[in-house]
Amino acid sequence: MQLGYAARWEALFNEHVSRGLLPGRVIRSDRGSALVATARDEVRATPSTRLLKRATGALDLPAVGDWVALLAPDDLDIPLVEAVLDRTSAIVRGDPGRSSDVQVLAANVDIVFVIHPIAEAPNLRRIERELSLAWDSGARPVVVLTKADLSADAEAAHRRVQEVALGVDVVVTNALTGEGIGPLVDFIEDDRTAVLIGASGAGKSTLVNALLGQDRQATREVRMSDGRGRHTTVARELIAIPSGGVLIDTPGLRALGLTGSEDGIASAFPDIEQLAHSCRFRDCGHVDEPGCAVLDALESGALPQDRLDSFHKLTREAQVAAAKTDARLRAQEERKSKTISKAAKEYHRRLGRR
Ligand SMILES: Nc1nc2c(ncn2[C@@H]2O[C@H](COP(=O)(O)OP(=O)(O)OP(=O)(O)O)[C@@H](O)[C@H]2O)c(=O)[nH]1
Ligand SMILES: [Zn+2]
Repeated sequence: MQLGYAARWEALFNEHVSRGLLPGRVIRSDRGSALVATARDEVRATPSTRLLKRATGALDLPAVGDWVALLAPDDLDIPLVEAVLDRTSAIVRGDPGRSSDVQVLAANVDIVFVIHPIAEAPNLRRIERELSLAWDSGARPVVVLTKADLSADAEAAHRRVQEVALGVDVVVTNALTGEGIGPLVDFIEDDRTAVLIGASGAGKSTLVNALLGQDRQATREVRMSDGRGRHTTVARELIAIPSGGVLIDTPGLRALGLTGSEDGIASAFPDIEQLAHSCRFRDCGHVDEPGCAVLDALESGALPQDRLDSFHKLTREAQVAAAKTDARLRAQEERKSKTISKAAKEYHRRLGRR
């Protein structure tokens, strides 16, 4: 089957085969329903009661990119999503450690293209930030520098970005000439799934169009029948590209908040992580601690001040975000227990009246 159906999914799907379920991939997710592509066609499906009962939150419900097991007998008006197969990765909004507070923006993503324009000097701090976020998902980040034709010195920009994108491929593109599009295709062929993140105006749509080629309008639109003879057109958010591979492009991803977790930050700053192993204290904050290997590297010039500042800033933001999530959850718990104790009081009051 198309859309990245690989051996892994076939193996995971095995338990559902005997129940007569169909494998499919979610190509668009709306409130309460999902558009699912199967080997046969594209159908609008809703989560089954069984799936809803088992779900602990939005995290367990179908999101764009998910592989699902579909119950679709001919006598059923609307096919049911019976199960969501275990994800390899997920781009989420909210704190990944807190399932009740998380929304999945894209699932089973292999590559995150971090799109950044170089019409002006690249914003290295922004790239570090977006890389933290990308690493968080579990997918592999690739930095894509756009608008090379407008850059005074694309080579220099490339080098500077490589210095902060450690262990990450950096590709320079120019939409006018098509330079750099080939390498992007190479990253996603073999049925890999990619998403694009980056600021407004960075050149994401332009890249998507370049990857989709000629028939992009037709590639994006699905005509759906509502069963009463009426037809509507909706946009696919997961799109197979002609050269192989899959792109996920959703409005939610574009509006993605920009705080990674501390894990993502650690992956985006492997140089600082490496140095930290040699700090005297295991929980060294690299601020003013004695025996800090990170501060030593700063002193010797091996580590730029800007980069350490950026690391500290992102870490603080991640901690604040995590604390906020904790506070919100505590408030939620309190409200819940208040409601429960109110209910309990009411129950006892009634008992007492008997
Ligand atoms: N000269 C030049 N212009 C480009 C290039 N890539 C994109 N642009 C232009 O940059 C502008 C913004 O590009 P988009 O692709 O719309 O940017 P986007 O990231 O999709 O923006 P949002 O939809 O707001 O998130 C458009 O006017 C593009 O034509 C390039 O390689 N060279
Ligand atoms: Zn230290």
